Formats: sequence, structure tokens, C-alpha cells
Amino acid sequence: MDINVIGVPLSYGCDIDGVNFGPKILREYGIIDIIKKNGHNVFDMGDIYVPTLSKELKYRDHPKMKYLNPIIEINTNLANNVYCSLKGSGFPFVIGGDHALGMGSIAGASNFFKDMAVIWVDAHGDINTFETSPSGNLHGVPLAASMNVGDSSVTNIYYNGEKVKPENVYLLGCRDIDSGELALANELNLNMYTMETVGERGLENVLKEIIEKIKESNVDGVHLSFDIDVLDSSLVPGTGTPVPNGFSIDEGKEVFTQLLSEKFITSMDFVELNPVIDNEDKRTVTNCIEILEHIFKNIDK
Ligand code: DIR
Ligand code: MN
Ligand code: MN
Ligand code: MN
Repeated sequence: MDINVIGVPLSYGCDIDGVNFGPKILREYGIIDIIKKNGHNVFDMGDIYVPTLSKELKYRDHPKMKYLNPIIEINTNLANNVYCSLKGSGFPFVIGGDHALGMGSIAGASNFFKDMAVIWVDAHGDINTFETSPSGNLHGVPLAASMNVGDSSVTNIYYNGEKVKPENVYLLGCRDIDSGELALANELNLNMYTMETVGERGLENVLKEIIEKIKESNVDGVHLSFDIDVLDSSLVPGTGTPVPNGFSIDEGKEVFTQLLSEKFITSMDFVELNPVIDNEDKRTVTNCIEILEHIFKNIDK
């Protein structure tokens, strides 16, 4: 596979600075060599331009949602990069940065495919709207925006309207869902596999069901968005919103073993690593590298 690494040093979609250093630390820890070593061609497309903004600009564009216009611009740029990567038969591998970048990744990928599925692996739903958001942080809205739910400023990124049909969306590992998000998930009848469901039914069975449903759905592309906070909070102190009772490293790997063995994944995000708040033992980045090694060992050559 021709892997196209796209860095997005974005932190304006969340409250804690430092997640913008995600692409830098992953390159320092050898992500490019890891990809090569596993037999892939890799092209490092560098980082999407993210301007340095003063805190005074936080509410310039919207009274509640922070840094709205810059985040839209960055995502528009990202979307075009993802689209061009796919057009050139590449596999876009987007490294964050906060999860607001999901809007750009999905917009770019969905513009290339006729009908795309999205697997959202995250402790959170990221299906807030400007009205339901408890934080005003745009990393809590990307999946709703991609389903054309919410303010037109975010549902019209790159091209107007729906990027992915709700029936083609799969949430996995969630355990911290806001009340407005839960209402929307029920209203749209989303395929939601919470941590509770995983505990009851077993991860293997849940993954099998997701795979079956995707195969039956006749989509021509699948975007997998991996928020590292799906891992247990003890494993990822270096992420902005850690949540207990998450996946172990082995479970995280199992997700990729199963999903990548189907060879239907066509693009990916890897987001929310904040090296600035990592433990002294560099636990978070070390665990991320272990997961990344596993990903590239299992991606189709
Ligand atoms: C929360 C947190 N639901 C919000 N979201 C996070 O701000 O909307 N997503 N951390 O990954
Ligand atoms: Mn997220
Ligand atoms: Mn499309
Ligand atoms: Mn999350």
C-alpha cells in the first residue's frame, strides 16, 4: 500500500494545548520508518498549515463554539489533501491533532467514494451539535457534522451536505456520551457498540457484526477514525479527555487485526495524542507506537 501520512497539528478543537505536537512526536518516534519496515511505500505529505492564533480569536466567529472559522479552513485544506491522496491511489493516514480534523478527513474521503462507511473508535460519540455541546469544543461535533446534522458552517465543509449516511456509521468503544448525543444516536438509530455492549457480547462478536454489516451494505470505501482515548485512561494519560474502563492494548490491537484483515479500510485517522501532558515514562506515546506497529503490520501490503 502507498501510505500517505498527513499531519494535522490542530489543537483549537479542544481545551488543552499540546495535542498539536502529536504529528511531531510520532515522527520523532519513527512512524515513517515503522511504515516502511512493514513493507509499505510511504510518502510523508508533511503537515497541513495550522496558523498560530491568539486566545482573543476564540469566540470571534461564534459565541459558543471555539475557533470556528480557522477549524473550517484547516479541515477544507485537509479534505482536499485526503481526496488527492485517494485519487492518486494512496492510503491517507491522518495523524492529529484533535478530533475536529475528522470533518476534513471524512469530507475528502467521501468525495472520492460513492458511498462510504465510517467506523468511529472513541470513548466519546463526537456527535454533538452547537446546541447540545456542553464544552463548545469542535472535537465533539465531527461525526454529527459528517452526517449533515448541525450548523451549516460545519455540515458544508468541502462540499455541501451529507458525507456519510447514518446507517453507514459505526461507533465502537464509547462510554462517555453526552445526553444530546444519546438522543441523536437513538433518533438516527446509529450502529452503536458501547463499552457496555462490548463487555456483554465480547469484542470478537461485536467486530464480526460490524464487519458483516459493512459487507452487506455495499459501500465502496471505509474510513476508520481512531481516537486514542478509546484505550483505558491508565494507558493514555497523554490525551485531553481520558476515560476509565476502556480497551486494553491487546483489545486495541484486536480491533485492527479484525478490521484490517477484511482489506476494506481505505483511509484512517489517528488522533488526540498530547505529548505535553504525557507521563514522565512517556507511556502514552509508547503505547501509541505499539498500536501503530500493529496497524502497519496488518494493513494490506
Ligand atoms: C465532549 C468530549 N463530548 C465534548 N468529547 C471528546 O466536548 O463534546 N471527544 N473528548 O473525543
Ligand atoms: Mn474523539
Ligand atoms: Mn461520496
Ligand atoms: Mn474521545
